[in-house]
Amino acid sequence: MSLICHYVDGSPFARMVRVLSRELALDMEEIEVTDFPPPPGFFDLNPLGQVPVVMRDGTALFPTEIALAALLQQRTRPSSWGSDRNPSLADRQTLSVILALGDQIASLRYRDWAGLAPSGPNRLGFDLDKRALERIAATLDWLEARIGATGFSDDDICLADIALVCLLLWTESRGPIAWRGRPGIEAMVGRMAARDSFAETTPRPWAG
Ligand SMILES: N[C@@H](CCC(=O)N[C@@H](CS)C(=O)NCC(=O)O)C(=O)O
Repeated sequence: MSLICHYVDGSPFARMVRVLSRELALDMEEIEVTDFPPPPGFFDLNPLGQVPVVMRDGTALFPTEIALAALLQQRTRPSSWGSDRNPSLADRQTLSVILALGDQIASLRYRDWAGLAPSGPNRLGFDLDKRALERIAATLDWLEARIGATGFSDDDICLADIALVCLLLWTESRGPIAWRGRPGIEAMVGRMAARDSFAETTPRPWAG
């Protein structure tokens, strides 16, 4: 079985995969994509043109949720991944919501970095960025209500824990969002960020 992850150093989604491979002690090669966005040839791997892409025996696995699930299938360490063995609908929902939150936060940032300005009257009738911020706050509240002392599962660590922490650490360096003040989330970020898997995947400083 060969595993290769194509990643961009700063990508929170790719970091989720890289953290998971370390937590599961998988033998996964990592190939850094240094262009952003990934070059045109990358569409041959992933028609969405995005990282991460995990190649498993030559099959391209994306988006992130599928790449994470594929790595879990490869695990040999039985401990501490009990609930991910057969994830409940609720567990799958939590992970999906976190990944959708990531897409929301990223597009909010991209709109800003691209310097997008109104090109005419707002026919939508609402402010896109204001709506995104409301969605982000409501989603963080929803997640906070689901966190316990050990994160989103009774195990030491689970996919949703990894996903949310990668995402929030990314926002810290790329434009903070108001996630603090939620004790469960704060405790989880502090706890998880101290793990070797996170230390080893810390992105290089961002030029901005
Ligand atoms: N929803 C996607 C998000 C992945 C994503 O946004 N990747 C970014 C890097 S963080 C990317 O490759 N962007 C390049 C592009 O969109 O063209 C997933 O779950 O994989």
